Formats: sequence, structure tokens, C-alpha cells
Amino acid sequence: MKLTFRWYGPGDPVSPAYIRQIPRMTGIVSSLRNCAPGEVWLRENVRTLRETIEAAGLRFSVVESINIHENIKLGLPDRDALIARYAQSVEAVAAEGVPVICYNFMPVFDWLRTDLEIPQPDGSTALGFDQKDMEAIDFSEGTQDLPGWHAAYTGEEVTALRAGYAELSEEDLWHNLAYFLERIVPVAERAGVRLAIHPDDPPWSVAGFPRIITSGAALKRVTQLVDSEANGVTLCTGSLGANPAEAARLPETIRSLAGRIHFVHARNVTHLGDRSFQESVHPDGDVDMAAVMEALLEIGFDGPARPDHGRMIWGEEGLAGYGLYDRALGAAYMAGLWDATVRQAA
Ligand code: CS2
Ligand code: MN
Repeated sequence: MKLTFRWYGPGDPVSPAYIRQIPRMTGIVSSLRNCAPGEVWLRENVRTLRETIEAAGLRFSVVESINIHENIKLGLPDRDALIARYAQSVEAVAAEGVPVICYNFMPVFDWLRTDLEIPQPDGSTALGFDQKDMEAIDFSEGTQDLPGWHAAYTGEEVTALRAGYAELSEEDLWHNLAYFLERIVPVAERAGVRLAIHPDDPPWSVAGFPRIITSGAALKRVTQLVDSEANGVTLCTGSLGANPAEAARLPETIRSLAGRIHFVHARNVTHLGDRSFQESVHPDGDVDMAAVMEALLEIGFDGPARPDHGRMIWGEEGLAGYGLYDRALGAAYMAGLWDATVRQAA
């Protein structure tokens, strides 16, 4: 396992110089934040980002994410042109030597929480999600009441997007994902880079939009859509683990995906009720992190892994889920647990 850390690029309050000071840290996970979905990533911009990362003594290990344009997910007529542009971005990333590209296939929204600052008994704050709170959000005026997405969409835009997705069944969405992968996986293969789909977070339909990458079985199905090592997954313990049944079968999921896990997100969650959870510290919660590490070692996982979201601790202010301190604690815990797992297996 190679320890990595997400950095949002210049402007992120956490600096690569600080990230480098975390024990065992080898690489950065980043992206061209200003590129909208559908825009081609220019090689020179990827190079500048890589050089900034390397100047801090770290490697540009993973691109997370190249976001997929909505019209590809919807299967609209301009998708071929959009996929061709996506291919150019994949080639630019590969040409700069970044070995893994994380992406997701979530309609409209990326990861969602209903509360970004839940006070914890120890004085820290954590992120959480409750389906009841989500269902109470009125989208008629847009996303203004959706934490983290205030200015994302107007009411009319949400209505139009919902109408577009209302015409798609889950199988149609699978079909559109297959259409995309059939065209992009060969490009990734030729360019020498590996794709790693991130499971949907939370792993169920939200805000009136369908979600399909919601289980270990769904990740497996993705790998079967195009049979190539370049067609892999991001194993996110927190996203899958938001569903108690999936949390319990994480080791089994990992074994079933041997050879296709190209990136790992370690995060713990505590279930609070039906489709309701809080993010918890890396060691404690409903994800058995030691069992996750054991299964990863068993399948010979040797790729990049990062602590996923963290709490806000020690008075830090920053991007929700992406402060330095608690993620650094998570990274140190991952390193220790991995060492112990390797030693025990030897
Ligand atoms: C996070 C996301 O939700 C999560 O678990 O890791 O930031 C995720 O990385 C992106 O949605 C992947 O595209
Ligand atoms: Mn994740």
C-alpha cells in the first residue's frame, strides 16, 4: 500500500509541504479543479500540477477525478463528442505519468451530506447524512439548502435534470456506463493508465436522482462491462460502508475484486438508523478496518490508498471533510495498521 493524500491544488489551505511531513506519505491525489465536465484537460496544465507536487517531494499518484459530463450519463446525442474529449484528457494525464484516474458515475451530484458540522462529544465536528433530512430539502428554488452545493443549480435546472433522468431506468444508466467504458478503456489501456470508478456516496438514490454504483456487486459488474485490467475500481470503505450489509461484507468485496482495485479510500462510518450515518474516526465505527487491510494484503494490493474524509479537530478551519489534522491521524493509523497486518502475515 502506498500512502497518498488528497490535495485540491493551489488554493487548498493544506499545503503539499505539510502533507509531506505525514509519516510514510508518498503521493498526492489531485485534479484540475477549474476544468468543467466536458472540458479537455491540457497536458501543460497537468504538467504544472505535477511539477508543483514533485517540488514538494511527492509523486502525483492519482487524478481524482476527471468528471463525466451529464450528457454521457444521460446518453444524449452529443455523447460521442464528449467521450472523445474525455479520451484526450485521459491521454494528457497518462502522458504526464500519473498512473491512476478515479472517476464516478453519479447523476448530477457527487458525494452528498446533509450536515457538515455535527458536534461530537469530544468537541470535534463530523460529516453526516440522514435520508429524512435529505427528503425534507425543497429543491424548487435550487440547491441553496443542500450543504456544500448552495450555488450549484437553480430550481429550473434541477427540474430539467430530474426530467432528463426520469426517462432513464437503472438499466439504461448501466448501458450508458458500458457505452462510455467500451470507448474509454481501450484509450486508457493504450496510454498506460488505469481507471478506477468510485462507488456512489451515499450508495442509494438521492434528491430524486438514480444511483447504480451502490454495492460491491455493482463494482464487480463494472469490471465485467469491459474485461481489461485498465477497467478498475476505487475501493471506498466509507461509501460502501454507509450500507450496513455492505460494511459487513467489505473483505469479501475486496477479494472478489482482486486485480481490479487500483485505489483505496479508507474511511469509517457509524450507522445511526435507516440510511442515516455519521463519519467517524478511522479506527472506530462499523467498518472493520483491520479486516479491510487483511483482505487487501491477501489480494496483493500494492497501489495508492488515502484517508478519505476526516473530522475537523484542533480548531482547524478548512474544506469540509478535507482538513489536514484528522486526515493525517487517519493516514498514520492506516500506516500502522498496514505494518501490523504485513508483519502478522509474514
Ligand atoms: C469522496 C469523494 O465520497 C467520497 O467518498 O471520496 O470525494 C469521491 O472521491 C469522489 O466522488 C470520486 O469521484
Ligand atoms: Mn471515497
